[in-house]
Amino acid sequence: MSEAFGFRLLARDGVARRGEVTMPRGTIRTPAFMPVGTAGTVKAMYLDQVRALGADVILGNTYHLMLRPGAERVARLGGLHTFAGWPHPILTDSGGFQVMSLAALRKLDETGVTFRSHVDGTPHVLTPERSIEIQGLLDSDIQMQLDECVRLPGERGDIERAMELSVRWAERCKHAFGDQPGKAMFAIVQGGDHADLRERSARALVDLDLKGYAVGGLAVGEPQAVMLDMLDATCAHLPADKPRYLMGVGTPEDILLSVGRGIDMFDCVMPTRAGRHGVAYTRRGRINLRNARHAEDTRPLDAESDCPAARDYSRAYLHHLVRSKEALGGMVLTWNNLAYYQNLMAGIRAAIEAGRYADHVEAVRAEWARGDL
Ligand code: PRF
Repeated sequence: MSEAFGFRLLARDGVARRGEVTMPRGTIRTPAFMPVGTAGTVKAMYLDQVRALGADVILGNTYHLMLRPGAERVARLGGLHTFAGWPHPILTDSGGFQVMSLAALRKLDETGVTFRSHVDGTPHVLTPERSIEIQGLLDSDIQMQLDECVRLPGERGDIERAMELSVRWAERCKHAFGDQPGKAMFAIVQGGDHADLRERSARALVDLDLKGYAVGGLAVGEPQAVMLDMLDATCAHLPADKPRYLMGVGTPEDILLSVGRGIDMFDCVMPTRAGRHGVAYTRRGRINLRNARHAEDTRPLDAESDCPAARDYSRAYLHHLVRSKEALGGMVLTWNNLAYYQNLMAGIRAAIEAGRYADHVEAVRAEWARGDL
């Protein structure tokens, strides 16, 4: 496999971009939504189902996989694609963000992060070099630099220090990654809610000439308007000919508006997590199936959907499954929600190609505003 990693733009509509990320394991149609497969599984889904819904790439987590079953073990078992049974592209997050939200006794310094596993309490160290080594052992196609994300609201001094540290870690990750033509390492812009720090971060990372750029440190407690302003402040300084990935975002509305600011890739636990908690996404908004008003409602979630999960199960039955904590409830709702997200992305791509993105955003929002069917 000698094909190189690449990105090309197929169409633009204002700032919104329709493109293609290519690599030996396949092509990602952008704007793209990447289902989260934290521990080598998109929870409650078969991966061929995830594929059939239109996912070109899934996300894996360095943090979870290094702790269990361990990166060296995954490598001995043929890498994450073989291990999990997903032969298509995989993007892995670098671990730092998950350490900060999940691990105990975390300590961060110039070298990296030291922490105790949330699984068994064992001590671990994650340096920029080790994160890239682990992502290589997993055989990840798109690897993320180790970074530090500060939650908002935060002190400017803390945000600036974390941003500068993340730039130095990007350089170390780039060096550790080396030259791998069929794969990519993306840098992550930090800088919190400060436009000038975002610009400094973006400029410094662009100087490193990486194959793609992520926007990190957003959707971490700030209002949506601030996130959108920070996207403008960041994307203005990113090269047009490289993919841009907004990490951990978001709601369907966040995605629509972020595509309108120049973002190409997204990942979020929202459709999968909400599904396991009894919430369904539909073209008329969110439905909480736990609610008693669904107990004797024989209608499906959306009779006009092309997804069997939305068409073939009554709300009354889904309510029963969710209330009884039956596994099938989470399975059907996750299926419905990932179908909704992938259809959202397909609609976004078609609208950009047709040069009617702004109208499309208004039409989708108008449907949500009408309320449940
Ligand atoms: N950095 C990394 N992963 C992330 C984030 C980040 O800032 C976010 C923030 N939304 C989600 N996932 N490495």
